[in-house]
Amino acid sequence: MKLYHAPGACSLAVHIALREVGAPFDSIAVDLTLHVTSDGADYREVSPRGYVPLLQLDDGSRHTEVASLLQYVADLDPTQALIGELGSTRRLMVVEWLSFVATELHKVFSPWLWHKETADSTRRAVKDKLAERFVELDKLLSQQAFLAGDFSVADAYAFTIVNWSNSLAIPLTPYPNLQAYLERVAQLPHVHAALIAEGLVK
Ligand SMILES: N[C@@H](CCC(=O)N[C@@H](CS)C(=O)NCC(=O)O)C(=O)O
Repeated sequence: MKLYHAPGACSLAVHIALREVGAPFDSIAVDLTLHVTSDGADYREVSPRGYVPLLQLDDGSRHTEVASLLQYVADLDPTQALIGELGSTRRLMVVEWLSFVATELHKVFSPWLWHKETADSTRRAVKDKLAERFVELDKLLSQQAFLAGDFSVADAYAFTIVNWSNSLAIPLTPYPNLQAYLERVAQLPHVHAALIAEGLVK
């Protein structure tokens, strides 16, 4: 498999999941400004939408969408430890959280807070919405270590997205349990290895 990614982007979640399940993969970094890959290709030839992550399977087929890729990768592990068996409550909870992270966090942060041309009024509205979500997550994480029981692909995704708060100078001090969660996830061996590989920590 080949993972097209950009350091610290939402593709980090898929990178973490691949390491967690021990799947062999090549990683190809994409410059999201120029849409050029680290091996010199025009990324729009690979992915007409121009965004990461993109996972190319060994049969040559190419697939996108973080929430879908995470489910696919989690199922590569026969124990399905990162997602739960089909039909289980664990699986419903993990998939529920994947959808929540995709629609209520990822696509609230992005693209609005990343584009410097976003109007201040939009920025304020986005931050207010995120604050509501963070309050809810903080409360949940005061009672449990991860979103859906044991660590799952939903945590890989939530960690990746909420962590953007640090780069965007959104203070997490009002949410100590959420902050502790980010630190807890960052210390998991495969997460730490992914962060090192992407040059995000030393
Ligand atoms: N719908 C896609 C969105 C992926 C996405 O937003 N990727 C961002 C990085 S986190 C990106 O590549 N942006 C650059 C671009 O759109 O050109 C998904 O859920 O995977």
